[in-house]
Amino acid sequence: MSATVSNDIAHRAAVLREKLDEASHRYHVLDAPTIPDAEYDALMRELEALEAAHPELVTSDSPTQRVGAAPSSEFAEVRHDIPMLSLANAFNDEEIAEFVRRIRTRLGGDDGRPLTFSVEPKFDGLAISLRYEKGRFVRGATRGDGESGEDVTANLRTIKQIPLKLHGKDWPAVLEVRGEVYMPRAGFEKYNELARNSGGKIKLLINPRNAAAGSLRQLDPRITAKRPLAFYAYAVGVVEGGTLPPTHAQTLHRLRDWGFPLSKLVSTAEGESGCLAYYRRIGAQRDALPFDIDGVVYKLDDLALQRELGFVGRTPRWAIAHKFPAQEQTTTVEAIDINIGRTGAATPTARLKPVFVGGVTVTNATLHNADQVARLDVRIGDTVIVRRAGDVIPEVVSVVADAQHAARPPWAMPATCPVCGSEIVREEGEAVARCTGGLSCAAQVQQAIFHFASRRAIDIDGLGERYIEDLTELGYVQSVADLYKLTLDDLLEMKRRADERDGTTPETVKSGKVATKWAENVIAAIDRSRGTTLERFLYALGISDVGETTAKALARWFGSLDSLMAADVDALQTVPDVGPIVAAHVARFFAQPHNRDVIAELRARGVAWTEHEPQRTIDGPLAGKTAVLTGALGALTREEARARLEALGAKVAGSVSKKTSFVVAGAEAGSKLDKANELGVEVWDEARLLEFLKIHEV
Ligand code: D41
Repeated sequence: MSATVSNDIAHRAAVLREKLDEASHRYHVLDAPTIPDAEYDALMRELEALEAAHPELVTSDSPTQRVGAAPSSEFAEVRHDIPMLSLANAFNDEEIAEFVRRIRTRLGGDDGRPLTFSVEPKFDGLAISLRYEKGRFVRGATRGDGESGEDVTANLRTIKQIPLKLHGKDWPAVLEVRGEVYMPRAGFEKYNELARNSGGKIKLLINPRNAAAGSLRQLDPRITAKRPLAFYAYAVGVVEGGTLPPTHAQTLHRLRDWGFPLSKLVSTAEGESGCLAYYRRIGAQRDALPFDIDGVVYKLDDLALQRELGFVGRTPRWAIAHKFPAQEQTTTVEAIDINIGRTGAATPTARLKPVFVGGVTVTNATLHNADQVARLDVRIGDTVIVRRAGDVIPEVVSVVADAQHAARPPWAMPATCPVCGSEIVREEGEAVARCTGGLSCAAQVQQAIFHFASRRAIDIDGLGERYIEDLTELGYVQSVADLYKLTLDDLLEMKRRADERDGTTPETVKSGKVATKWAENVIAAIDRSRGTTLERFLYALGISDVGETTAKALARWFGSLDSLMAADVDALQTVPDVGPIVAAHVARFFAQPHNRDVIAELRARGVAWTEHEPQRTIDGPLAGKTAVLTGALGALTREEARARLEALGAKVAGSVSKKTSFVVAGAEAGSKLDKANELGVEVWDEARLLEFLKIHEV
């Protein structure tokens, strides 16, 4: 009898592995998820439970086994049976023409037909090799010097895009897949955001390439598992007991069938002109891509011709990397200035000796905050590496060590605001220092007005940044409320004075007409903006951390500005998604007499919206229900459980009363569970909660 039970269990484990593998492949490799995350998690938990109860069922390629535990002390050396070659680089069109000519000559001259190239992006990561035996991933190594690298198998196993078991069929008995491990930009940014807020506990990653390399060199695979790495296969090495197709492009497609991701950007091109057209097409998309690339690679597609050409040293004659302009350059820091943002955030900014990076000339780079300056130890006069990737703000990545660095004074955040002279303070637990000048600080006023007038806020069309600067600098507007006293004559006079000051536009009949039209439009737009909504108004006020979503939640919850302004921090925190930090910002904003004055003036000058009764229910299957969480949940943290219940409309309370709809009791639940039983309140165990979430979450 026990045999049939364990057969059933073994079968179930196999089914779960199959399902999980397929779902993970669809999610990570094909980018087309088929089952919700919650379902995936539930299947994974079931498999984990089965394997925990029957350790003999665990297989090395089980999806539960991606992260192995025991940290090793160093990486073993791995010799590459077939050396991993390197790529020649080209930096301009002429070098590509030369590359194609050389191939032609070696292959016996022009036969009138263009050569076909497999063309692909050049991912900016770390080259690695993966060995599969009988379809199972057995060893992975870094490229190292091409002859031998380091055994990083345990770390590579944590990368979800790398199959632990080959998919499909007809794979060779031994197959070595080569490719690049890289870190997508979003993951890199998210990781660094976390690091920046960790108060120095998590180290910042320098750039996606270093991040990929550093992550693979972690001795503890649990650390690697937390890094958002991805993989792209671009070649094969050893092949035994099987064959591959005759062209490179077909080989890449075969690898895709076996479970490796294939970039949508991979293509084929005819001759030199086709390659160059590809270079420009990919170059135009570069900034918008979700990962860094430093160029494209052209490979003669026909593998027989590749063999005929062979290589020089370690570099194949049949392939070349065509590089894009570098996204990192070195330059010197001429000064470190402070930029004051809309909410007073004082951001140290490096003024740089102009340098051409990522296709543009860069003169400033952000240093984020004082901690970051200290971490990098940037000092005025230092040589630094600046990076500009995509449309992200240029940043200082690191200081290039030089003999004078130590002699330069370390940088410190100034005590006062360079714009208004108010004190700069940094509150306990916050990464940013702020100018305390509030709306008496010209820098903050300008940006506050700019935000207030922006399209998604109060929406005053035609009032761009330049005019706002002029209006504030020439003294027409000191606060957002002043916008509503502007007259046509004010605007015309302001414009005339600004033109005079700049010595630019001579007054002509035509320019006079244009100015009048502009002024009329602005006045009309200001007038239109008087009729608004509470949520837009709240968003327009520019309270720290109150974006459109929070503004909407606050407007719904309170219904009127007066009841919102009267709410204390505790009351604010009852609003869905409003935590202690946002609540504190909101309360502090409305406590400031200056802000209250501006609001009163805006209302007096006709800015208005319809108010309504508070709407304190959320739609959803748990609308109107109050839940209480107690004890330890295994699969979720308390916070996750709370957020997910709230998302379904529940209110989550701290203590059990007659009004409690149900109590979720985890392990070792104590007095709250007793109370629930005493009052006859419904009690859910974790399984019931998970089941409910599974059914109701979209
Ligand atoms: O995306 C890349 N970084 C990439 C690197 C690529 N797409 N193709 C490559 N092809 C080769 C050959 C032609 C030698 C198989 C490569 C590299 N090599 C490479 N990466 C690092 C060293 C060599």
